[in-house]
Amino acid sequence: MKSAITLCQVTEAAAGPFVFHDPLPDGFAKAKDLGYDAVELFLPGPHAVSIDDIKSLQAEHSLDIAAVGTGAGMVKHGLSLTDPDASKREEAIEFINAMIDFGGQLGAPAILGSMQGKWGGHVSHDQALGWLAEALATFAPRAARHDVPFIYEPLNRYETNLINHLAEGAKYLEAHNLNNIVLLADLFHMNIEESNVAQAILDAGKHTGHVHFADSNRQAMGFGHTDAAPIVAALKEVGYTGYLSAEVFPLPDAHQCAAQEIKAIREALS
Ligand code: LER
Ligand code: MN
Repeated sequence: MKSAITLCQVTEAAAGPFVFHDPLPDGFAKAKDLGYDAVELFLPGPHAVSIDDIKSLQAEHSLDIAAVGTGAGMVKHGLSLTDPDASKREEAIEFINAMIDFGGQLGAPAILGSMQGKWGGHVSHDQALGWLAEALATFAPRAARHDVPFIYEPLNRYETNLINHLAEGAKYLEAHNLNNIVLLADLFHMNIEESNVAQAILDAGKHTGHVHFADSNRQAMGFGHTDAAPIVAALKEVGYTGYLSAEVFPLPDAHQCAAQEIKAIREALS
């Protein structure tokens, strides 16, 4: 397993669970100084920063891009895959397709989190899950063109009412024959929803393809009350070799958070 840390450039997400909000050259330099293997990018959209600029920062600091988030589609543009308005759903799909192509050129998968939306009002649960499956079925081959998977993230009940558990996510992918889609195990969401986080990872087996390595309070691992050891043991048992990524609040400040998180990742993997 490898380490990653979030770099956010979305002003609407300034209060979100992202560690460094500095200009990208500073974020890359800080990630490298602390010893991270990769950065996870949360950008305003697919055209916010040029691919060449990111490639030159990667080369300068020898850092991989672990993944790219798509949440700006929701927080900046109000787009969701389960919007009752068909034209809004279409725009949401186009935004994510463009993010898949952006990340793909950097060898990084895109993540679907908040843009999955919710069911309610005129949209039934079945209808929303149907739209989500149709959208995922277009993202999977699009990501495959770049030789990367597409990442779907079950969220806690306060952020979505579609899929809140890892096992439900795994069943849903299997029921819809969604290949090349992996699940994101965000330990913060799982701490709220799962009765046993390690067991949930074991139950989801090969489906986990990315991890947001957050403590119970969504701070750096070690700043809350999660016991990381059985969770990391479960990840090893299912053969997970991807990233433990710091999608956490920059508390008490970004530097102390980032330093604690890399220490916790090293301890967990030692
Ligand atoms: C995104 O990775 C996530 O975990 C969401 O909670 C952000 O709102
Ligand atoms: Mn997450």
